[in-house]
Amino acid sequence: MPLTEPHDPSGRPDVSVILPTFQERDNIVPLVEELRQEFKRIDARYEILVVDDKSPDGTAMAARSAFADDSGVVVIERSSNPGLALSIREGIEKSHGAVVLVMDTDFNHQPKDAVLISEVAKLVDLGIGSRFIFGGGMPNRLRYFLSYLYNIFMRISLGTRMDDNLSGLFAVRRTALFKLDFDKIFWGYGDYFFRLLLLSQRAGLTHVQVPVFYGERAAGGSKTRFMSIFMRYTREVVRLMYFRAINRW
Ligand SMILES: Nc1nc2c(ncn2[C@@H]2O[C@H](COP(=O)(O)OP(=O)(O)O)[C@@H](O)[C@H]2O)c(=O)[nH]1
Ligand SMILES: [Mg+2]
Repeated sequence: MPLTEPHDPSGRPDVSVILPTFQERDNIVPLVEELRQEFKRIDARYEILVVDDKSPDGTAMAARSAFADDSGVVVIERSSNPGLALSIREGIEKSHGAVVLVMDTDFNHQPKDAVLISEVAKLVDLGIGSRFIFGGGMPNRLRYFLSYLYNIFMRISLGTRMDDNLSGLFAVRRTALFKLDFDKIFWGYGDYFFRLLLLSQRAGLTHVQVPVFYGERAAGGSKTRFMSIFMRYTREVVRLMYFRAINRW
C-alpha cells in the first residue's frame, strides 16, 4: 500500500538528502560539509539526514558533534532491523523535502553529481546517476566492466530501460515516490535500487539519466562482498523475472 506522507508540508526544504552510513566516521563530516557548500552555491533549502546503523566506530557521534549548530543536519541512530535499504526507507519517511536524494557516503558518489541530480528531479520524477552513458564511469576498470556486463543481463532479463540499475544514486520527486509501494522495494541491500527503478518504470514515472563518474572511496572499507552480493542480486533478478513472466510485480 502507498504510504501517506508523515509530515506537514509547511516550511518544506527543496531537497532532503538521505545518507545511510555504516562505519563512515572519517567520511561523513567532509561529505556533509561538501554537500552544504553545493546547496549554498545554488541557493537551495536542504535538510541532510544521516541514517546510521549503530556504527561501532562512532559515525553518528562524529556527525552529531560536527553539526550540532546546524538544524538542517539530522542524525538518526537506528537500533533495530539493521540494513541499507531499511535505513534509506527510515530516512525517507522522516524527511520533508520536495525532492528526496539518496547517495553513498564514502565519496563513490560525488556531491557535485548528486546535487545536479537533485535539480533534475525538479523537472522530471526521477533523476538517476548512470556510469554507463557518455561521461559516466568508474576508476576501477575491472569493476566497471563487470558492472557493465551485469547491467546488460539485467536489462535483458527484466526489461528495464535504465543503463545503470546498480548505481544507487538517485533523486526523486516526493509526490511521485510516495505513490510507490515501499514494502515491495525497501528491503535487502543494493537490490532495493533495481526494484525501485522497475516499479517506477511500471508506474510510469518520468526519468532522466545523468552521467556520473565515481570517485574512489575516501576512507574506511567497502561493506560489499563481491560473491555474496553477486549471488543475492542474481537470486533477486531471477525472482523478479518470474514475477514479470506471470505479470505479478
Ligand atoms: N545504514 C546503513 N548503511 C550501510 C549499510 N551497509 C552499507 N551502508 C552504507 O551504504 C553505502 C554503500 O556501501 P559501500 O560499502 O560503500 O558499498 P560499495 O560502494 O558497493 O563498496 C555507504 O554509505 C555505507 O556506509 C548498513 O547496513 N546500514
Ligand atoms: Mg562505496
